[in-house]
Amino acid sequence: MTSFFDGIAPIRYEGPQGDNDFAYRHYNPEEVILGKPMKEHLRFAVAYWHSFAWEGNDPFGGQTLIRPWQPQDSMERAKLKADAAFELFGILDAPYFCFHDADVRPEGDSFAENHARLDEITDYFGQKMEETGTGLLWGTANLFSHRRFMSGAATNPDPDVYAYAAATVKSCLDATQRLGGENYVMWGGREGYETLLNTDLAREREQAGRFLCQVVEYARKIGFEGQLLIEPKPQEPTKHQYDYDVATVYGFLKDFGLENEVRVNIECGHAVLAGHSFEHELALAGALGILGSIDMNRNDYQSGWDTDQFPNNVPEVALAYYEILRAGGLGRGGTNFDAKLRRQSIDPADLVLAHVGGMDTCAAGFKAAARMLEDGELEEARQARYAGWDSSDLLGQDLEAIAQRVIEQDLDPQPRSGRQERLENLVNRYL
Ligand code: XLS
Ligand code: NI
Ligand code: NI
Repeated sequence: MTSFFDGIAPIRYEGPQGDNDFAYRHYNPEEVILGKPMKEHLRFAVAYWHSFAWEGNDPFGGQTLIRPWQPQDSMERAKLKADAAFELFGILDAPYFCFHDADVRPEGDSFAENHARLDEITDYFGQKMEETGTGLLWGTANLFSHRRFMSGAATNPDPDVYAYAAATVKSCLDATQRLGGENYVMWGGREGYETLLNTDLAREREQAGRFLCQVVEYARKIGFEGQLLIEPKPQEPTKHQYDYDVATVYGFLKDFGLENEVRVNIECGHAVLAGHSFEHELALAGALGILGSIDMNRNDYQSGWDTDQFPNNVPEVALAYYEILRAGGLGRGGTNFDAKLRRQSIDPADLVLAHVGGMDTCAAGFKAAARMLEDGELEEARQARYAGWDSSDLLGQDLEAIAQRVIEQDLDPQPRSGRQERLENLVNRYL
């Protein structure tokens, strides 16, 4: 048992007053909102990769974070890392975590060795999860860091890489199921291209579709009950990624007949990178019936990079949860902090406080969203805007009939205000 977070006591809710940094001001897990405890709405998860595998490097510099489980090259240290991770989950009272295979076990010399190591750490996780009651929100495969995946995984020009990727996903899906994971996520970090000059786009798209069908088939075969999720992202690391945004993913799912099998895990920073807002992506997924889960973070708006920072903007988060609530909530999904420390934040306490702040920001935003929804004024205004359609049968008619009616009734529609500023003021009342 490690004591990496030595001396940091479990974080408790102490209310919005007070000056204890190590307390929740807004996240009160048991508080009932819209009929159930806040913790069941938000379903927070800690991301293993950012918090325990990343060493602080950026494109201009190397490691800044010094941890007792480094170098990350032995199973002994992988277990030390797991001890620290579960210590953090306990301090935060975080109900879930998420991981890639490569976060939790050192890279071996062969596929078989990777597999055996994943098995070993899965057992270790299983014991710890039983002891602590922590759950697995989702598992996933890292099909982007190792050089074998530099030209893609499912979309690789080399069928052997496709095979390696398929075997890796199988092993990660097995591990996820063994740990009772509620979801399995697929993020295609290298499923795209650097240049069209060497890329057969049609072929790669077909490969990605077949790969996904094989994954769905296998998940059903082993009786995996969790949701299968695609995480859209437009680019970075590749110049262009096929899972660009929610609309693109939906078209892809329709094409391969998977729109009822696979949903989306929407990440705030990815939405922004695609030229959307987080709430746009959430609203669209809600409208299409494919909202699965969220990766919560924020980008730096000045640099324009996908900086994976912890969220700290309550008004933005409120609009996101408003769309989530309108879509019926997160269901089996949750709020995964796909967020990392800044590389100067080298103390163990920074890792705790980053999550405390992120969870509090989400809780405050969520509460505001719930008040907006309960109050109903926003929804009334939205419905009133479309009231004319309640008694209209236009959509069932043909163009000729419609044109005839316009002439007969001498229609001269008058514009009405969209009342945007009024609605923006209304939203501010809840924040
Ligand atoms: C990277 C992605 C990644 C996925 C999991 O940008 O967000 O972290 O969430 O592979
Ligand atoms: Ni991301
Ligand atoms: Ni993500």
